[in-house]
Amino acid sequence: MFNRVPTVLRSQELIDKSFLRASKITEPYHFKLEDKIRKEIIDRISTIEAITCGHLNKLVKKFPSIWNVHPFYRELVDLMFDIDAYKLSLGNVNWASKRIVELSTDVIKRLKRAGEAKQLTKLMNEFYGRYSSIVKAIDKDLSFLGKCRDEMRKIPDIDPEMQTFIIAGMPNVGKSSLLSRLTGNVVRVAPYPFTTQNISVGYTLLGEEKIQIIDTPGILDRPMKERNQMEIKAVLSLRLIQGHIIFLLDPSGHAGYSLENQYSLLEEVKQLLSGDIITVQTKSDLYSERITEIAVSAATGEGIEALKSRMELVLNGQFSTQKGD
Ligand SMILES: Nc1nc2c(ncn2[C@@H]2O[C@H](COP(=O)(O)OP(=O)(O)OP(=O)(O)O)[C@@H](O)[C@H]2O)c(=O)[nH]1
Ligand SMILES: [Mg+2]
Repeated sequence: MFNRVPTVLRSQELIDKSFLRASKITEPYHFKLEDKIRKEIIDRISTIEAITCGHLNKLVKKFPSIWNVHPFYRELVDLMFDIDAYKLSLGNVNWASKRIVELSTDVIKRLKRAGEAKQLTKLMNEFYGRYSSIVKAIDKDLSFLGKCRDEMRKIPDIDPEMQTFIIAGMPNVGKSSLLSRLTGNVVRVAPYPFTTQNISVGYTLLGEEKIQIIDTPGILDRPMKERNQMEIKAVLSLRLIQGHIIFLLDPSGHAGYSLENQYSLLEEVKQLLSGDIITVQTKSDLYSERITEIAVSAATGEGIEALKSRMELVLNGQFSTQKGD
């Protein structure tokens, strides 16, 4: 939804584009010179109207109505820009489009009644002038909507209605490798607001149910005290997806983080998010001691089926793992 938002032309670009098209219109021979001029001017005005209003109406139609979207998206958008200003700008764009239609209808009516060539040209100039001021009047709105578009394209395409598991854990513990194992490499990558890294989304079937699994590098991988306000809010909006968590612990030492640090992040994640938590030991092929009930190896596939069974139980509400194990 958010990555299909169209590009926004600024006022001058829209005027230039419309005028350029209009300038290419020429009317073939007419018995009366006035009729030729009249026809040409009317065609040009109609073209300007069609191109300009076509663009403006497309914006009104394709920019999502944020006031109806899922709370997860709404919260992210709210962090990125002022939703009231967005609504107002779309309203202004809509207004401009309607004004241009009124203006061209009015001028064309008068053109049909006008007699002399001089009068016709005067009406054309009047149209051009008034048309340009309407389009220029919404330049601030177009500029703002263009910025909103750039921001909205960073919103990940997560289906907030689908059952979701979020993979969390410190850097290098094996999140991406596990996601590939669970979803068979069919992974989509999307940016996430206020973080530098992309999140990945994969899908798989658990029993009959299609679920999505989200890998969140840079989002749930370090203590909150290392984050700024915006990052914290962006992380918190994950709460609104109401997913369950697969929290990975790598005791092998391979990831470079002590188990103590990993457990303390686990505690934070429990506080932040509301779903059930499955703690999973990773890289079981590298480390023989078992620290959690479920131990997996993305390298050998060990434990993956056990993890999937546990996920299915969690989904069906038959296993509550809020306390972590
Ligand atoms: N031997 C072994 N290596 C693994 C396993 N899982 C991951 N690795 C390796 O561990 C390293 C980190 O794995 P990733 O899956 O990239 O870890 P990550 O948590 O996604 O890392 P970030 O995205 O940086 O947070 C890579 O070199 C993997 O090949 C495993 O089960 N066994
Ligand atoms: Mg990764």
